[in-house]
Amino acid sequence: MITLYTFGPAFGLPDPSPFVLKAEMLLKLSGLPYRKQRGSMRTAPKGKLPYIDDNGTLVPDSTLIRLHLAERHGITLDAGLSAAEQAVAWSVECLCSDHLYWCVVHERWLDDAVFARGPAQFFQRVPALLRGMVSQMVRRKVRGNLQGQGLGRFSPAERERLLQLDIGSLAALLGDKPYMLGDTPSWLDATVFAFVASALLARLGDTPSRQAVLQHANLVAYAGRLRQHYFPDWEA
Ligand SMILES: N[C@@H](CCC(=O)N[C@@H](CS)C(=O)NCC(=O)O)C(=O)O
Repeated sequence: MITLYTFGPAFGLPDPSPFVLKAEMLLKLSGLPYRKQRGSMRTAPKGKLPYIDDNGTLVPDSTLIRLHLAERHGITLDAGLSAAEQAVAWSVECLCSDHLYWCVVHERWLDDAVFARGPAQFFQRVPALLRGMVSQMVRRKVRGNLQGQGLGRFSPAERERLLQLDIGSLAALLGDKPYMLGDTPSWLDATVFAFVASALLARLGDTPSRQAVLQHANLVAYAGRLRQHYFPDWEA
């Protein structure tokens, strides 16, 4: 049995990490039995979540988990994609994981109001007297990461333009197809669904990523359809 190590549900999401959601969606698509357990970044193989334990084999990183499902279980989830389609899929995967992700990190962690409705919850177990200091320390670290990555150096208007490019590209690729690459779900849907459905979360407020997704009816319908089918307990 596979164990998926997660953060656990938070602020209205089955998991606050889009990478954990992606890994869970991959497992759902694979049809393999799995269970979920709260993990710790302290003991995670790469200090990040998700990771899985597949009968004693630890696999960190959502993409390495996908490759592991193919190599160990013969489940490729590539819906018979050609090499060119796989290349497009990988490019879109990188758009989500290496660009859109940082837009989401920026809005969740550096916008005070969004932080208060969302990630502030992570610090509830810190003693009240230290809570402010600890959360400021972590937010400073996130700000540093965003400076290093580069997105933190843009103005809000510039960041929004880039975000619109990300979301607009996802909507254009989806078009009127049921899934990102055709009539059958593929591993790319695990990633795109995780990011788009998380962005739509109303509880965090009218975030730039939510606004961007709401401009594309096809993406909204896609996220709603997949959420109902694969995560029926996830309330929009
Ligand atoms: N490339 C990894 C990224 C995972 C990742 O960045 N996870 C974040 C949560 S969204 C994390 O665990 N961050 C902890 C940290 O950076 O200290 C994957 O695809 O699984």
